[in-house]
Amino acid sequence: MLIIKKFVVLLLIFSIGNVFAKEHQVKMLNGSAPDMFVFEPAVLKINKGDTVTWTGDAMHNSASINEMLPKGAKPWMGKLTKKAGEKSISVKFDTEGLYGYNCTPHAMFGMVGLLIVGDTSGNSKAAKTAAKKIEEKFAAGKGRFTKYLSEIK
Ligand SMILES: [Cu+2]
Repeated sequence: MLIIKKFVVLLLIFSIGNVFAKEHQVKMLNGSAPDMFVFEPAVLKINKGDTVTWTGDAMHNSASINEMLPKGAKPWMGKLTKKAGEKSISVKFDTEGLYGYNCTPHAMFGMVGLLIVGDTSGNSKAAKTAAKKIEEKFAAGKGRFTKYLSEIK
C-alpha cells in the first residue's frame, strides 16, 4: 500500500512538472525593409524548464551569442526548416537569465532575439552591455537590440 502511495505521489509530481513546462515557438519573418529578417516574437519571456522551437526556412538558423549566455547555460546552434520530416532547432532552458541569440548568416542585418528565462538578475547587466556593443556592428536593423531591451519590463 505504501509503495502504491509513493508511486501516486511521484506520478503527481511528474505530471505537475509537465503541466507547467511550456512549449514556445519563435517564427522567422521576412517582411519588406526595414522589417527584413526578424524573429517573432523577438522578445520572449518564458519559465525555467520551458522549450523554445524556432521555425522558418533553411537559410536561417538560431545560435546563442556567447557574450549573452547566463553562467552555466549551454550554447546552441541549429538550423530552421520547414521541410517535412525535418525538425527545426529546439532548446530546453534550464538556466535562468537573459539570453541573446542570432541567425548567424544574418546577424549583421540585426537578425537577433532575446529570451528572458525566469530571473535575469544574474547576467542582465552583462548581456545588455554586450548587446549594445554587438549592435554597433550591425549593417542593417540598427537599434534592434536597444528596442528589444527596452521591451523588457
Ligand atoms: Cu537569417
